[in-house]
This record gives sequence, C-alpha cells and structure tokens, in this order.
Amino acid sequence: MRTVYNQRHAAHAATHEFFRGRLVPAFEVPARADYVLQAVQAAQFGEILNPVDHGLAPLERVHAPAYLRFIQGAHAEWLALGGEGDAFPAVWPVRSLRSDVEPASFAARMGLYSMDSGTPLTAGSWEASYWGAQAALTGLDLALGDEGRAYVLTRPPGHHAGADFFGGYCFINNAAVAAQAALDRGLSRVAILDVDYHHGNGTQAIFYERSDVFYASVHGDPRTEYPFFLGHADERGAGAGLGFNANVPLPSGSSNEAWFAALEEALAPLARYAPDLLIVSLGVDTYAHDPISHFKLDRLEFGQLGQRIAAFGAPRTLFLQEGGYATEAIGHNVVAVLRGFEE
Ligand code: Q9C
Ligand code: ZN
Repeated sequence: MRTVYNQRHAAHAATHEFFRGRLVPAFEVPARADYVLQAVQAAQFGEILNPVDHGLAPLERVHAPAYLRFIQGAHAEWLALGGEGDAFPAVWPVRSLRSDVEPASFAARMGLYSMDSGTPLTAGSWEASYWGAQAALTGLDLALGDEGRAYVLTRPPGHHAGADFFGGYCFINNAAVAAQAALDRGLSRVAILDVDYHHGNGTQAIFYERSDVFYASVHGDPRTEYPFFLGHADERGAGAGLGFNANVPLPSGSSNEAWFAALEEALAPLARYAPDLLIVSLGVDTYAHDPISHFKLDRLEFGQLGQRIAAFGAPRTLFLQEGGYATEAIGHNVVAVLRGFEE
C-alpha cells in the first residue's frame, strides 16, 4: 500500500496547550509524524508520495468559507495585535449568546470558530492543515485508482473539526473533505469508520442529516471523555440522515474484548450500507500506553484491527491518520494495522 505523506506537517508545531486551565506541554507534536514515517519506511510498505495540490474548492465543500479565511489569516492577525507565540480562544458563544453575527474582535472570533482552549493556533496551523487535506485528497486519488487503497500520514488530525470550528487538535476535517470529494467524483455511498479513542464530533456533525455518508465510531464514553458533548449511543442521525450514524461508546478502561465487540457493533450497519468507499479515521490513541486515553490495545490488537478491516471487504479503503500520543509507539501501531490489512 502506498503512503501519502504531508511533508509540511511540521509547520504546525505547538509547545504548549491548555489542559484544565493550565498550560502543559503539547501532546500533538511533529515528532508523532516523524516516528510514523520512519516506521512506514522501515516496513517497506511501498512508495511514499507527496500531496498533489487540489486547491481550496474541495475544502470549501465541507467547511464554511468564512471559517477557512479566518484560520488562514488568524495567526498573522494575532501577531499584528501584539500577540506572542500561539493563539488560544478564551470566550465562546454558548447557549443564549448569538453566533450568527461575526464579531470584529479577534478574541471573539477565536471563540466563535473554536470548541476548546486545548488546540493551539500556531503560525503554521493553516499551512500544515491545508497540505494535510491535500494529502487526504491525494490518498483518495490512489484509493479510487487501481490499487484501491492508501494510507495518509498527516497531522494535525481532523475528526474534531466541524464545518466552522477547530478543536481537539484539529482544524480541517480530512475525512470529511475526502468523503465529500469521493461523492463529487461520482461515488454514491461513503462510510467512515472512526476508531480513534475520541468521538469524531466534527465528522459526525458534518454528515448528520445526510444518507450519502455513514459515520460509525467506537470511542471513550463522552460522559467522561473528550469531546464530552457528542458521541452518545442515541445519536443515530436526523432527517434524511436518520439511521446513517452509529456510535458505540465504551467506558474508559474497557477491555480489548469489549473493544472488539464494539467494533463489530459499528461494522454491522456499515456492512448493510455496502459502501463504495470505506474511510478509516485511524487514531491509535486506543493504545494501552497512550498518555491521554484509556483503552488497552497493543501491537497484536492493532494487527487484528487491520485484519478485520480487510475482512470487511470494502471495494476501496482509505486510511487517514488521526490521534495517537504515545509518540515513539505510534509508528509501530500504525504499521501493525496496515500490515494486518495487507496480509
Ligand atoms: N491535554 C484527537 O485524538 N484534550 N484529539 C485532551 C489532554 C483533547 C484529541 C486533554 C484531546 C483531543 C484527534
Ligand atoms: Zn483521539
């Protein structure tokens, strides 16, 4: 399987993030992708390609143009106002406040276009995220070609980013951009299987009222785990999308047996859906030693996951890198999934 590598990922490099009101060392760091690249090279999986520029239009099919413009210029705005280092939001338009009027204040727009203070907006967030989306689109080109598969190695991740907000270390929703692009190229049914530890609230929300993209996720129960405010089992889609969303939340600390049982629960409706393309939001923060997550998968189970995705038998499969914060182990864990898939 070929890999598309977002070689501009390191433009997004934060030293710190807010966690429970304090600045702590950032978890989502450039070394993550460096370790995965090393592991993929060592495994000799096949060619490693650079992203091809598909332009802004495919991003605008998913994200609000005003949001994209804001992210593109936000760090320069921050610096022009005398800000130093990374920018963080600190005020949000919650219930009873208006979010339909874009404020002039930079601080207010940071809040309007975000969901948390744990996602540093850096000088290179836009560059890294833009090329990450291009990597996803290039991976889609490969998956739609003769090989029928591809792995996209990128950061920052994407699945928490909504149509008009960033958060959870994510700015551009790569899985959503790829899914929409696949539909725009004539596919009629796309499934997204999200195996990251965290619920992909952004991806779910983008497709919640649509039947052309089925979103299914296994994740830490939002009652105790980030993103807290979405990802419950009763979220099954709405309107035309009713029945095209499946969440299988699991308690923090769940066993591997419980995790694989949950995976079966997520895969069953996807199998009935019979997608033309399966996009895997591949977070490996389900790893037993992940510093911010609490499931127990290890090398063996990641291999088993890859095998199960192969057995699912989608005509085309696109793996997109999401979370995973045990920096030195991410590469081995990703390679275990891809090897399991290829066997
Ligand atoms: N400082 C993804 O895995 N904050 N995002 C956790 C730890 C949010 C994770 C607190 C975690 C977001 C793509
Ligand atoms: Zn995650």
